Amino acid sequence: MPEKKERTYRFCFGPWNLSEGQDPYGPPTRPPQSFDWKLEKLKEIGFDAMMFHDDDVVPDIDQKSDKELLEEAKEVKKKLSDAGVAAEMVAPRLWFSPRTIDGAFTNNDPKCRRYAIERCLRCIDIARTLGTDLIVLWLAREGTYIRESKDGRKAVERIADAIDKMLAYDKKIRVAIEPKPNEPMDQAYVPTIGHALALAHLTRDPKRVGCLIESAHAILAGLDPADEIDFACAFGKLWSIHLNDQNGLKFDQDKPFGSVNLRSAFNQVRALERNGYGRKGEYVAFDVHPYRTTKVEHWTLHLENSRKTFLRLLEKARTFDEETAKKLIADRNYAELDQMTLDHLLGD
Ligand code: XUL
Ligand code: MN
Repeated sequence: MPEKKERTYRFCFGPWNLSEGQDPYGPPTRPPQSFDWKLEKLKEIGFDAMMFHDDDVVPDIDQKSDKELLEEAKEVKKKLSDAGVAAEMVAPRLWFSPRTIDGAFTNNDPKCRRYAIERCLRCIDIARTLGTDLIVLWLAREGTYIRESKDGRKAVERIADAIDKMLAYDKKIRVAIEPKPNEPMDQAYVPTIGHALALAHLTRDPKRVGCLIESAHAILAGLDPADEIDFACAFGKLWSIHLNDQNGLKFDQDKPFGSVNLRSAFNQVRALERNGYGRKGEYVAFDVHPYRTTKVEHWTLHLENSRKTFLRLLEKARTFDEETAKKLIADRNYAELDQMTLDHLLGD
């Protein structure tokens, strides 16, 4: 058989993925570390890119002038260039400020909505400085605790209008919506990839609005992340991915990739592989967190392990017996296809 030229994947994580272990019930269990330390760790474990929130790049961003913002972003860009690390995307942190308590773009107060849009434009300035055209929108507080508090139709129109203002501000940027059905809100307005891609068509330039799938978010919506991947790819709209895992319907766990459901992880890798994900420069990001119990000396293991599992599953996807699978499908023998998949994963 002729050797097939196989694609290699490039990997990415964000500063928040080296988190300190705090949860709603207890304080950090590891000491906070500087950006330089995190970049050093990323280099050490051989990842290719870093993803950012706007205030990972410019801390206390709301207190900074435009000039300070650009200076600080340039400093970070220099550190990245010196380290040979790319910036994958920048996401505005629209859920921390007192002005986004009741939502960002869907806030009932026009002053707060204006703040959210201005914050996004500043996020675009940062992205431009870091050399990425990708803006990610996790619409954390665009939803409600009680349905009577907002008008759902207006909310959707306001989100589309905010994205329009971003697209108009910079003709080169692309916006990837990262949907999540709940947490922190009871109900989010853009809970799934289908919603995100439909929303793209309400904007002035649908071609520049796509999506980012996070495995845990799809599971929280009761969906199969592999099907979400295929769906987004059918539209050519999967511009980034946050692989991780989630044990059922509870808080967003961001567990290491494959650590709950190896078969689902296999199907996610298989879907990425068959859709040629990465061919246009997309990265595989792991939005995973260390367990609270993690010691300082084991701080990057959740990232290294997620990549290791991904690569092992990639091997499984590439050695899956497609011919036999085809025959079993033609014979509608799904019982055997089921077992063949398990045997393959178990390494018979
Ligand atoms: C939240 C989440 C975010 C986004 C970026 O659940 O996944 O970290 O990925 O804002
Ligand atoms: Mn994420």
